[in-house]
Amino acid sequence: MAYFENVNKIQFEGASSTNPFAFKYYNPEEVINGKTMEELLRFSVAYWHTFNADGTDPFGVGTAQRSWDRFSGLDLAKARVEAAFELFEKLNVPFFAFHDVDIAPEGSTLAESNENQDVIVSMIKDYMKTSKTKLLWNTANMFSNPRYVHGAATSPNADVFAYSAAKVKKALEVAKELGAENYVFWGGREGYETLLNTDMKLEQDNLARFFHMAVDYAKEIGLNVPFLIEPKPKEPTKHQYDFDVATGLAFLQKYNLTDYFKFNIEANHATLAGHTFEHELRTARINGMLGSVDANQGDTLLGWDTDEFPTDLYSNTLAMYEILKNGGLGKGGLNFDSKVRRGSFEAEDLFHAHIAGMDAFAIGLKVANKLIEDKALDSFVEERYSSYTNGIGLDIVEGKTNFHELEKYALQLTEIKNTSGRTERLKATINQYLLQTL
Ligand code: XLS
Ligand code: NI
Ligand code: NI
Repeated sequence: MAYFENVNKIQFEGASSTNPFAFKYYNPEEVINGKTMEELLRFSVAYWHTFNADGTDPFGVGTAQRSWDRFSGLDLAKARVEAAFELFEKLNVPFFAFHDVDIAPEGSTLAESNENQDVIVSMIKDYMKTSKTKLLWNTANMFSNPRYVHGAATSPNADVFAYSAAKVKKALEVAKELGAENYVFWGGREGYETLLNTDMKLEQDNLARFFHMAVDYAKEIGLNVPFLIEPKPKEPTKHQYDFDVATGLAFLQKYNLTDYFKFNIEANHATLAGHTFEHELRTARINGMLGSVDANQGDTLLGWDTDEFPTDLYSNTLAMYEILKNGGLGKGGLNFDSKVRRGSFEAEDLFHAHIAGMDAFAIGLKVANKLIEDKALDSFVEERYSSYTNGIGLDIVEGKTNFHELEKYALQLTEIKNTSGRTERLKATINQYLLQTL
């Protein structure tokens, strides 16, 4: 049974194509620096936005027209799997990602929820036998159900901690069963509303205990994949513990978890934290902690996680610059944690949105690759720091000097000469590359 009857397999037709159901820039087979675009970009469809979300917002009900919605319960879950693999194949995406509750309805008990999940997991597994689309990551949703009102692993209620552990235990088993490439933790309710009722130290210690138990269980079942923390500063919780990459890194270091964890960096979370997307990617990259990416974009006019499809070429270029400098994403990918706007309610909009995001990242990839090849930024940066390649600068970076010597050196300086940072010239260079690379 087909859910997207009017859409055929999306092909690459090139920049002059006027076919809305074609890639203009994303050519999965095109080789860039020895790797195909498909291997470099590792696109992933987010199950929750594409097959579950219905356009509900705080002021209105769902608007989305989805033909699978005529079913309910487990039948609906099965229909979604059918629709999902049809879309994966038509979009030709190599990966997808889901929360436990996206794929199967929760039962009235934990055991029943697990049984529902088993039914759908085995169905997904069957589809995966003949599909090229693999599981980038799965995760446990520990934020929607009212039991997580005060958090999951950071809940003041030990029963909730235990329940959450059981959910993650199951999710790790599912990851193993479906051959997931990563496992993600996003702690939307791991944080606090007010310090007046919060034992922050106990909550953070408990979160670390939780992560260590997850590491132990993954080892026990032979699940050898990177664990990824997805930082976000706020929303739904006012103050989330995984605020940004730097905060998350300090946490992982404090609790000896850096060997098992990396980061899943989401563009819209970066901007909510007051950073740029590329800032978060850079912070992770220089610390060897860049795991995967939730590709989307926010809206500067709206202060929340709007999860728009990432069509901003400037931002995508700077993001791909970091990713290429990282030597790629390894086992990570570019997961479209993005949703169509509420007004884009037709099923075909799901294709337009993914095509827009995939093409925009393909452009970012090409431009970033050319910037790197030409050393368009590197040669400037190298020159800017050249004072550290000889003389006193070299002594500083080689750890061969001290305050006594530096004072002696400073005392004999007659003039300190700085050079311009050339911000505007560099921005103009990026624009030139954006317009001339393709
Ligand atoms: C919410 C998060 C969420 C995670 C997975 O803001 O982005 O969707 O990616 O739980
Ligand atoms: Ni996300
Ligand atoms: Ni998000």
